[in-house]
Amino acid sequence: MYQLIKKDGKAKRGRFTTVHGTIETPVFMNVGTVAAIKGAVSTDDLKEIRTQVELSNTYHLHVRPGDRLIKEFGGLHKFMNWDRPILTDSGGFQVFSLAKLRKIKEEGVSFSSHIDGRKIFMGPEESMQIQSNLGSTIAMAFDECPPHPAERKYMQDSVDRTTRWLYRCKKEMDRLNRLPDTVNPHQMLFGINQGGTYEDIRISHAKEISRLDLDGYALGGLAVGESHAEMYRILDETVPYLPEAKPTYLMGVGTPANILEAVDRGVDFFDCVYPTRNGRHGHVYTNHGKMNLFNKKYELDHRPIEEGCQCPACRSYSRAYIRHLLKAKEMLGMRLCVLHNLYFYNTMMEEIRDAIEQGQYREYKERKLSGMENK
Ligand code: PRF
Ligand code: ZN
Repeated sequence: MYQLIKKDGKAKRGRFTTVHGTIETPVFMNVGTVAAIKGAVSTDDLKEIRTQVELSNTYHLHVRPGDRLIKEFGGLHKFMNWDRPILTDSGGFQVFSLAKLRKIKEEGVSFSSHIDGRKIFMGPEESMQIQSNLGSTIAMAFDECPPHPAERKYMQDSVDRTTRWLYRCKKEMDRLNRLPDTVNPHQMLFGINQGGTYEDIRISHAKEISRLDLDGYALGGLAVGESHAEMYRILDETVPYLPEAKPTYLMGVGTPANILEAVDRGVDFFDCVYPTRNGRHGHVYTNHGKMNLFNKKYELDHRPIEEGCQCPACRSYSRAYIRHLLKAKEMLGMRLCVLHNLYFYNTMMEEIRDAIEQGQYREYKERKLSGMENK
């Protein structure tokens, strides 16, 4: 259940209530694709850096260790020792970006696993069944994320199929939630808007899926190669056609600047591999922009990554030491950078929520953006 607490321009400050606790929005979900935040980050760490929602992937967990095993264990929450909300992506995107030899049909997609080459079929019912076995808080609808650019005809046909798949997802989820041995009988479903950069296709699809009373609505098919300006234009044009009284989720986005701009256009939920992936490569976020800790100029730098940062890395370690760990390929180096980056994102979301509450979002956004050299 979503409660809109305050609006500032188009920016929304909301509260999303789930069986696994409350999510204050706007929120950044911390990505743990295979039920692990890469960089040796534990769920105790996640609590310390004030993570609200963890995100995992249907496709990866289906391939390994298998969703039936996780169900048998008692569900994903118990398996990974995380009692707060979990959102699972449907597999749609991962199948298209990772798996080999895809064949898309009305029923679903056939492909070979990227782990062992095994042939797998996944359609709306299979995706819902897997997510039900995982028992995530929020399940995503099974969609096709079309490539960019795509011909108009391909896009329209793809979006029409994604709509038919959404109806099948909803029906299957309603059925699964009523079964006696379901892991999470209150599992929620978010639909996914597609249409690439064709605003008329985006809008008619948004109107159509809004008629289904889903728990939330995502924008998919963005950040797939189009320019930032095009992504912001699509948000400007499409978000007004999604229900304001439901959370909006921009999938796979993005940089701090992308998030600041998307919040300004009414987006509530985000996820992205940047803070974890960049952290593992020694790239860390600060209020002055991104820093590469491999740079020689940090060799004898006594300062923390960011002065005043209260994260586990900055509270105790210098840039010089973390640089040394990274160069020596010590796991602790990556871990500290990932913790700092996730803390930076989570803290920025807190600032965003405060700014909206105080009706000062625009001022906050401009100030934050102007401080960062490389966003
Ligand atoms: N669909 C799904 N997951 C996604 C995307 C999508 O379009 C994207 C696109 N940025 C990221 N993750 N199901
Ligand atoms: Zn820090």
